[in-house]
Formats: sequence, structure tokens, C-alpha cells
Amino acid sequence: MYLVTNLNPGDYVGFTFFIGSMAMLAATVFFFLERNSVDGKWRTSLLVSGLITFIAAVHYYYMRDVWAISQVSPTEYRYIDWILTVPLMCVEFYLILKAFGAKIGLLWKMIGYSVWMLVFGYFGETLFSEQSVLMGILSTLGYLGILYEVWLGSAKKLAVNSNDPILQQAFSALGWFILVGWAIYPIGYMAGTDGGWLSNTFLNGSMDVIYNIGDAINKIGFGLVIYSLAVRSSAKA
Ligand SMILES: *C/C=C(C)/C=C/C=C(C)/C=C/C1=C(C)CCCC1(C)C
Repeated sequence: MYLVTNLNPGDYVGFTFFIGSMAMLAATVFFFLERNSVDGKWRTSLLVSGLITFIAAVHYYYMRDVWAISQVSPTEYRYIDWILTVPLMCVEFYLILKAFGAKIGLLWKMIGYSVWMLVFGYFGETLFSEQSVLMGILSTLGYLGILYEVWLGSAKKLAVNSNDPILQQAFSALGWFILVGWAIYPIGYMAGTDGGWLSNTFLNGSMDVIYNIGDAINKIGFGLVIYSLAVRSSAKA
């Protein structure tokens, strides 16, 4: 049975779940259809962008209903979405870096860091919510690992040594998404977990709104940046 429940006035979490599900769906159609208008070497990147928003769209449909019916944060669906989409974002990175000579080991390292980050985040929101601060710190170590690879480590070195300015721009744009866009998530976590460092501020109760904004920026925005670089690089070729 499919239940339809109206949203309450002022239910911003509900609003953003609804907008999020539509935006992810529209972005998916866009990325899939635009694949044909770019150069061959960018097609896989656009395919992965579309898969990321597709996976998110499906989860948003579920999360939106869970929220509308029960007003409970759909933590499990959220983390199932992330455990699939964050590694795919690492794949996006790898696809760009492959042109610079990246080895598959770098992809596995980044996926390892992101799984670590998400597992401890999930623990902090659920099974070990009394230790949410400790879990958040452990999770952040994984995030720092990713940041290190991208800004200082082997990924950065590969990009610096390349001579393709458009690929370098793509790499640097994705680096900024990870530094600034991904930093939105720990803010949501600190606002929403028991004893979280922002749980006594005006942000209290807005964890899902913050996560939803983060997802729109990082999944759709990230895909659009890749799209625009792909279009520019195809026009030059
Ligand atoms: C599409 C979904 C994305 C890009 C999700 C990214 C999620 C994070 C970067 C989450 C990070 C967290 C921390 C760094 C500490 C607190 C716990 C998390 C999991 C919210």
C-alpha cells in the first residue's frame, strides 16, 4: 500500500526531501541525455554523475515518505544512499586522475577512507549515539584522509604533473567540493546528534535540512561542474 500524507506548514525537512527527490530525478535525466553531446572520454564521467543522482533520487523518494508519515529522521536510508554514492564520487575523481596516470590503488584507498567515515558516522547517529562526539571524531579521520589525498597526497601530485589545463580545472573543482561542500555534513551531524557541538544552537533540529542541502550541492553541483568541463573540453577537441 502506498500512503500519501500532506506536509505540515513550516516542515522544512519535509519540503527539502520533496524538492530533493524531484531535483535528483531531473538531474539524472539531464546527465544521462547529455552524455551523447560530449566527447567520448567524458561519457563515463557523465554516466557516473547520473548514477549518483539516480541512486539519491530513489532514496529520497523513500526518505521523503518516511519523514512525511512519521516525522522521524530516515537515518538508515540516508546512510545506505551515502555508502553507495560517496564511493561513486571517488570513482569520479579516479576517472579524471586516470588521465594523469592514477593507479587503481588510489581509488581503493579513497573508497576505504570514505567507508570508514560513513561507518563511524552511522554508529554515532544510531548504535553508539551516547558516544556521538567520539564517533564523529573517528569519522572525521576518514574525511581527513580523503582531503589529504586530494590536496596534498598522491592525487594532487598527479594533477600537478599533468599538462591538460581542463582536466586540472576539473580536479581542482572537485577538490573544492570535497573541502567546502563535504564540510556541510559534519555541521548537520553536530546539529543533530545527542551532545553534538551545535545541538544547543539555532541549528538544533535541522540535521536533515542540512544534509539535504549538502546532497543537492554535492551530487547535482558536482555533476554539473563535470558536465560544464566536459562540454568545454569537447568544444576544444
Ligand atoms: C552524496 C553524499 C555525500 C557527498 C556525503 C558525504 C558525507 C560526509 C562527508 C560525511 C561526513 C561526516 C563527518 C566528517 C563527521 C560526522 C559524521 C559524518 C558521516 C556526517
